[in-house]
Amino acid sequence: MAELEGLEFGKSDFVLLDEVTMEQFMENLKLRFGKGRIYTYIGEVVVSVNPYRQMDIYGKDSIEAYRGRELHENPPHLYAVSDAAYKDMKRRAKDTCIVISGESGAGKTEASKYIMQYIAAITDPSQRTEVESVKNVLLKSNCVLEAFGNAKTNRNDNSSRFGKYMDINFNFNGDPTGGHINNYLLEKVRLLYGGSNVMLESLHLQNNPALYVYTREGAAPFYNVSQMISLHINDFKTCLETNCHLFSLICQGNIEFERNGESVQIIGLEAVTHIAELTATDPESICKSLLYRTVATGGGDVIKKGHTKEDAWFGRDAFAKALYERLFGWIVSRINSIIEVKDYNPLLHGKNTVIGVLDIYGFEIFDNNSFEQFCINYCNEKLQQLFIELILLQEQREYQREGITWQHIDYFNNNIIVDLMEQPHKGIISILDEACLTVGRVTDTVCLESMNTKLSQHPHYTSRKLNPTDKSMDFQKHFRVRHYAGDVTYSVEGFLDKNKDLLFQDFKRLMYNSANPVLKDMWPDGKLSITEVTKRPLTAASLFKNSIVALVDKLGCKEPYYVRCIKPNEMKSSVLFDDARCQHQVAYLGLLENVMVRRAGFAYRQPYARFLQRYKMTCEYTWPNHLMASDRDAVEAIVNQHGFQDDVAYGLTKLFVRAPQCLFTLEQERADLIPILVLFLQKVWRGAL
Ligand code: AD9
Ligand code: MG
Repeated sequence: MAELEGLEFGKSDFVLLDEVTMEQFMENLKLRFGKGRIYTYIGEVVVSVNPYRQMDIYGKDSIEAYRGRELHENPPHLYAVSDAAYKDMKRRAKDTCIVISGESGAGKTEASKYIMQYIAAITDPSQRTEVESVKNVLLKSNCVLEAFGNAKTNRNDNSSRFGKYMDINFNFNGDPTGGHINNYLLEKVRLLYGGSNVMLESLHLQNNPALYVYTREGAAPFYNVSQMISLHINDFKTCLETNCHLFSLICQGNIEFERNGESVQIIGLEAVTHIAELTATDPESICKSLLYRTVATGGGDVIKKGHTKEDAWFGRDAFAKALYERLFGWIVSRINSIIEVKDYNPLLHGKNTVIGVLDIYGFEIFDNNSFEQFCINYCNEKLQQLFIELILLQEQREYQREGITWQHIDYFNNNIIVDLMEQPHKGIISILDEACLTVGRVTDTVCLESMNTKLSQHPHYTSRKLNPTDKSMDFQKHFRVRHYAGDVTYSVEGFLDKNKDLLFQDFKRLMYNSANPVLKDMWPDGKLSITEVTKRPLTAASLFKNSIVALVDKLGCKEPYYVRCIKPNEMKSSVLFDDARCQHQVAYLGLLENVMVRRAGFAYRQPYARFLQRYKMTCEYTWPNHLMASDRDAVEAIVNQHGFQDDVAYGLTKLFVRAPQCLFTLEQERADLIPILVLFLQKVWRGAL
C-alpha cells in the first residue's frame, strides 16, 4: 500500500480545511502542486492540476497499491476514483461514469487515458484471449482517434478537436466485454500534415505544409501521421485504404477558380487528377461537382446550375471538411463494430454493466470565438448543469427528503444560461436555426440583429442596445454571453454557414459513385436524387444540441464520479502556479461550493436493508438474523457496537455516514470474517459440526 501523505503535503481532501474559504482552498492547492501532489479530493471528486511533467505515479506498483482499496486508504489519485467507480459497478451492479472536465490543456485527455489504463490493468486476471483483445482495442483506439482528431492550438499542443464518450461494458465477473464510442462535434477547420516522404510521394504531396492552402492558412495543426499509419498497419488495416482521402483534402485547397466570361473555371487541373486517383473517381465528374450544382426547379425539373466563384470556393471547402468528418465518423464506427458486445445473453452471462468515461473539450475563450466555441461552451454549460444537479442539488434534496438537519448552501445555478442558449423559440440556437431556414439571403449581421432584439433583456446576453459606449466590441459583428465560466465575446461571422453546414448533393453523389467501396460506404446519402433531398436537414447546432441532450441523459442515469482538471498556467510550465488563473478556474468549477456541501453533509449513505445485509456479520446482535423491530434498529445496533454513534445520522430510509473511516473499518472486518464463515459453513455441510 502506498504511504499515506504527511501533513507537509497539505490536506489531501479539501473537506479537511480548517475553514472553507477561497484563500485556504488556493493555499492548499498551491502547496500540494509545489510538492508534486497533483491530486486532491473533495469527497469522491478528484481535483487534478496539470503537472506538465512526467510523474512517477502511474506505474505497476501504483496500480497494485490502489487496486481494490477504498478511496482514503491511499493518497488521492485518479486510480482511486477509477477503482471506486469499478467497485461500485461490480458490487451494486450499477452503471457508473467518470466525467472529466476542465478547460483546454487542463489534462482531461491524459486523465482519461490513465483511467482506461487502470481499468484495463485490474480486470481479467486470468488474461483470457477474448477479453484481452477487447482491452487492447479499447486502449489503442485512443491513439487512432487522437492521430485523426487532435491538433495543435495555441492553448494545447495536443488538443482534442472532438468530444469523446466511451462506454466500457462489463460482464457479471467484472471483465470488459466490449464498448462503444460516441464522438461529438469534430472541429473541421484544421487540417493535417506529417508522414514519411515515401508515403507522401505516393499521395502526390510534398512534406511542406506551406505549399498547401489549408495547412498554410490554418492554425498550424500538427498530426503525428507516422504514428497513425503504423497503428493502421497493425490494428486497423482497413483504415489504411482510406487515409489517402484525408490527403486529398490538402490537394483540394490548391484548386482555385477563375471567372471566364459568364462561367467559372478551375485552375489546378493537376490537383483534380490526383483527387480522382485518390478517391477512385474520374476527373471529369470532380470538375462537374466543383463547378455546378443540381437543383430541382419549382416545376419539378432537374437542372444544372453553374456556380459563382464564391459558390465554388464554398463548395470546395465544404467538401474537404465533409471528407474529413466522414472519415473520422467512419473510423469511430469501425472501432465500434470491432468492440461492440457480441452474442450477449443476459440469462447466460448475467447483468451487463457499464462504466462511461467522458473526455470532452473544455470551456474555451479565444481572442476570436466563433460557432465552434459557441457549441463547445454550450456543452460545458450542460455538463455544469448536470454537475450541479447531481452533486449539489441532489445532495440537498436527499437530506430534505430523509429529514436530516441540513444547512442550505447557496450556489450559482446556471439554468438561466442554458436556457439562453437552448430554449425552443427564444434561445440563441433557435434564433440561428430560424435564420438558416428563412428563404433568401439572411446574413450573419441580420441574424445578430434578431438576437439583439429578442435577447436584449436577458441578464447573460449583451447586445449593442444595452451597451452603446463599450468600445471593446464591434457591435455589428459580435455578441457576448456571460457564461458560468466567464464572459465570452462571439463573432457572428460565418455562424450561419457553419450552422447550415451545407454540402451540395453533387459531392455526396460523387463519393457514393466512387469505385472504392470504403468511400462509398461513408456516403450512403449520396444515393438520393436531388428531388429526394429537398427536405431540410437539421442544422449543425441542433444536431449538436440533440447529441448533448442525449449524452446528459445517459450520464444522468449513472452513478457519477468527477475529475475536475485545472490548468496551472498558460506557459505549459511545470513549476508555475498562476494564482489568478487557478482561482478563476476553482471559482467557475464551483469547487468551493462543492466543499461546503460535502462538509455540511455525509460522505456515504446506504438504505438500511442494504447496510444490514452487508455488515450484519460484524455484530453479534444481527448475525445471522436480528430480532429487532426494524432494520433501522438493527443498523443502530451495528453502529453502536462499533462506537460510530457520533459519525452517523438516521434518515427515514437510509443511514448517513459522515466519516469514511467507519465504512473502511466495517469493510475490513467483513473481509476478515468471510473466510472464517466459509470454513464454518463447509464444516456444517460436511456434518462435522
Ligand atoms: V483539450 O480540451 O483536448 O485542448 P485537455 O485534454 O484537457 O485539453 P491534455 O490532457 O491534452 O489536455 O493535456 C495537455 C498536456 O498537458 C499533455 O499533452 C501533457 O503534456 C500535459 N499533461 C496533462 N496531464 C498530465 C499528467 N497527468 N502528467 C504529465 C500531463 N503531463
Ligand atoms: Mg483533450
